[in-house]
Amino acid sequence: MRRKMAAGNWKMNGTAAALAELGALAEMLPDDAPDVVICPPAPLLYRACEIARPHGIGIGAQDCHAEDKGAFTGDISAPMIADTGARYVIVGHSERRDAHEETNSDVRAKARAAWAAGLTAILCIGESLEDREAANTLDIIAGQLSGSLPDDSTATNIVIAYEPIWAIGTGKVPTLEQIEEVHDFIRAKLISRFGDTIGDAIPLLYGGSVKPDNAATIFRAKNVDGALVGGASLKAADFAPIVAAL
Ligand code: G2H
Repeated sequence: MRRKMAAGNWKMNGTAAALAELGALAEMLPDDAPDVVICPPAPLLYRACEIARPHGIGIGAQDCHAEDKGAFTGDISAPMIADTGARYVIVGHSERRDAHEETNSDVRAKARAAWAAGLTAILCIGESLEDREAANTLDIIAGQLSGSLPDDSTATNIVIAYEPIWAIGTGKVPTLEQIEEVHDFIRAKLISRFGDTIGDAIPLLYGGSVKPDNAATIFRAKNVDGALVGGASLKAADFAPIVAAL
């Protein structure tokens, strides 16, 4: 059985007051909840870890630098993230690939830096609308997997999130068939690269406009082991039903 996971990506939303949502979420989660992770903005990581730890909610950062330290003004390193008590970090989100021009090899280096600090990397991949309309989706996904997923990936150091860029924050959700096609393709690539045991055990999340009212449908797709959720992770009342649908 693969691990199931619901991860919330708060993006650049929330000040300390928003951490009340973590306590509220903890109260709404069932005892047998799957892995639940919240990735708040970096200034909230320490406090978020303190609040979340007793409830078994994992905390993650939204990015890390590939270097441990140095003259990189404004960046944060994986050891700094681990030092807060966080256990996860998102790498390669399309908003960073786009706005910060991160390449596949940048993302691969960040995943390796995350591992060196003992973090699990949540690695994002996904095609643009232009790619999809040109029927290039699977080629793009294959290129991102080979370019940004390190060779020594295991079932515990990596989680892959498929996030079609055209579905992020737009309310547009791919059909179940479209999600399954890509997730089946990713699974096959993982098995051919890492073998049956590891390839079959790496969790695959879907991300892009996941909401309480569409989560159960999305989770029916084969090879979908959970979700990376943006907007609907900001409020416990929205995120808890998504976790419950897993
Ligand atoms: C995709 C997702 C979270 P949203 O970016 O990573 O955001 O659920 O708001 O589309």
